[in-house]
Amino acid sequence: MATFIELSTKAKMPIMGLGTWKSSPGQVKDAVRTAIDVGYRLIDCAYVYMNESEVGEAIQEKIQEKVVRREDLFIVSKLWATFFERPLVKQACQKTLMDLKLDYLDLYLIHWPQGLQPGSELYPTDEKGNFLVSKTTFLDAWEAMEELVDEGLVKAIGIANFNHFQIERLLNKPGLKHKPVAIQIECHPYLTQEKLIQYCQDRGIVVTAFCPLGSADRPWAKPEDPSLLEDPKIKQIAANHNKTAAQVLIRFHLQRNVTAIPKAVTPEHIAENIQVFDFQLSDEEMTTLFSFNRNWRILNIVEGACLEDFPFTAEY
Ligand code: 1BO
Repeated sequence: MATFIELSTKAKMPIMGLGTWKSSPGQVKDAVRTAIDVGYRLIDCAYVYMNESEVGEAIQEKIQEKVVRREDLFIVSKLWATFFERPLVKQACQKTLMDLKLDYLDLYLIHWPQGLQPGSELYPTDEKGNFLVSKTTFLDAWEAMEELVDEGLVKAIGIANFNHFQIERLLNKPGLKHKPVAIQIECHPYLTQEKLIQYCQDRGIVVTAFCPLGSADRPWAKPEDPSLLEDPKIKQIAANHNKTAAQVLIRFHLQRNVTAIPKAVTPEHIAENIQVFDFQLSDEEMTTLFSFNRNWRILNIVEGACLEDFPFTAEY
């Protein structure tokens, strides 16, 4: 299996990367250092994760130690939803570049399709707990994202958490200059996303799965929630291959041509998660994993649920 997927720009995106969502600033620097040492070349970041500065320190160290060159790395970041206004798009990208200590990103994604009221709050809400939205839409933000490509600040642009109606609106936008090359969505055997993935892959949009392991460390987890890593049927598939449940859950994506960005902070988990290129899930095992789908979402962002452009009310 190739370790890269080619984007429509012809750039090669590693099929496996390190996720940094919910990695605390105190943990993420060591995590990124370890990841680069053991062979990760894709690091997935975002402004809203509030840890890009520490990620940047680790990347710089590894470049200075000559473990990697900048061009060996594939660095992804995301425009947060309070920065959809045209001047803010560039400012947010420049802040991310400054924090990551880079002069370009390989991929920059619109993180969430609903534009939120600009200001110091990352999740501005009214007294009822609903998001305070901005009049600026993702279509407006896209034009400013296109300028970032033209100015060389980012090599390619894409989206995250969009449904297929929203992708369609973007692809049909009059005057579209740069197509989205990639999308990042929640995906795992409890949310298999067959229709959305097919829709994207048919249009040359590379799909990345976030929360591939089920994000057991999410603060809003309830005791009754299903657990991918503890699922006995997934553990059985792992035992068939002398692998861990995490490795099976990651391999599930790679065999669908979907890139995966499991978050890990311990050296053991970081090393374990990338040992996924020496075994193959059978067609039967893949079918079994697909059969676990229950359309269960870890990330829902209910504050936007009753407002325009909430992505998760559509079937896909
Ligand atoms: C709010 C961010 C979720 C994952 O990228």
